Amino acid sequence: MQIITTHKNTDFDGFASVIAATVLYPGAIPVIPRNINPNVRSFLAIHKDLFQVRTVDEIDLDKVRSLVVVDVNQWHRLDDFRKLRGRPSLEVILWDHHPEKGDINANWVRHEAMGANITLMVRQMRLEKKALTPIQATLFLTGLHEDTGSFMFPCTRPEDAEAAAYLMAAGADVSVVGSLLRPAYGEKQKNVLFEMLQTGVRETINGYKVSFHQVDIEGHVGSLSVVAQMCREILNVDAVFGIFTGKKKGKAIVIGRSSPEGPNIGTLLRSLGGGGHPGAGSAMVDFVNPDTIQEMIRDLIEGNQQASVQVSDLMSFPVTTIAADAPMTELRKRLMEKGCTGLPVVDGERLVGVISRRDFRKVRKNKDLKSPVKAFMSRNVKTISPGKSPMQAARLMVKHDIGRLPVIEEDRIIGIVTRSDVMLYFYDMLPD
Ligand SMILES: [Mn+2]
Repeated sequence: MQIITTHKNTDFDGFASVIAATVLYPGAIPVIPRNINPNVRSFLAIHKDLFQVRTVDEIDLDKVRSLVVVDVNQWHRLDDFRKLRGRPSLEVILWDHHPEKGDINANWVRHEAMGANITLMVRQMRLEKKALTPIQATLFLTGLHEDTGSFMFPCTRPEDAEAAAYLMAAGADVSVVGSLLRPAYGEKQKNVLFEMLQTGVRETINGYKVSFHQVDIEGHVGSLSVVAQMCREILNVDAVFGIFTGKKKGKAIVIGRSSPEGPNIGTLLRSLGGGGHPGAGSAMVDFVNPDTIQEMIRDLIEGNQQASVQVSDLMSFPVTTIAADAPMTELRKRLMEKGCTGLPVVDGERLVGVISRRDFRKVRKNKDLKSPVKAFMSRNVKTISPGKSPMQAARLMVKHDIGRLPVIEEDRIIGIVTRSDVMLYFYDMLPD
């Protein structure tokens, strides 16, 4: 017997991959985890007759000769297949798109980093000229949209879009995709969201706008991560942390969501025993006072959260400066030579102001040109430290309508970062 399975808390990409495997491995039995996500569950409720799936309890594992694993590469993320693990005669076939390598050693592997696993399988079905029904195509396209965030997650590859085009041509219904992916948001979730909005505490930590929400929850409320995400979008902060208590005695669930330029949630929550991606994660914390949990998260953001790409990676140096005592004539010469519109003004190595071509307008008489630069410079200088993120630099530039920021370390100017440096970074053109 050949069976197909995928990861627990099965999402559409996992489920679509299981169904795709039934096309690629005719006769294989789809076995889905007992625990599947609510959207997939409601999909299955409607399409039960079309997809004859089973759970591991309905399978005689002694009869299994071949196991096809899709959209996962770690044993602990599967339902209980312990009996199979390590059986020498077992054939294992693995399809996975997660960049990290896992502990499932397979006899046959298709492992490529893609936005969605279903992309790999659609490519194979296409090669083998397998016919798809519109319902299959719709399901596969749903998996693609879910795992790539409708092609907006950074993991998205051109191959994902190619697979989507193929599925749409095969009759996938995009309006059905939209309704399948609608988050499970009902009365309970609405109440939690309202309470989150009312009880939130906003702080700026290490340059990030962060909001904490302690909510006591009665009974079971699903899709808290959806609620946390909505909360972040409404508040428009860099990161939101929901600290949910009362759901499981003695435990608190921490759910974090951040914007692409926010702190790395996965790293933060791993320190609390949980996990996740840069933008989303959760942790189950043994019950300590919610204030303590909040304090721990604050310390973590404060402490080791350095942006992965820092202003120091983008800045130009050495910087052309002008001494505060230099006459305006000298400034004019320097600007012409360098072909720039402004210069930082220094006293020794210390930054004391900025001066630009525009400041010549303040020069009234010819003899003013002999006056020192410091008489005309602007002393209100916005600066940035080298460890900040490109996004923080961009924000300062937008806020103060300036095109360049001196980079300051211990009062010394060590570089300058310009609008075009930041642009190049966002378009992924950072020099290696
Ligand atoms: Mn996936």
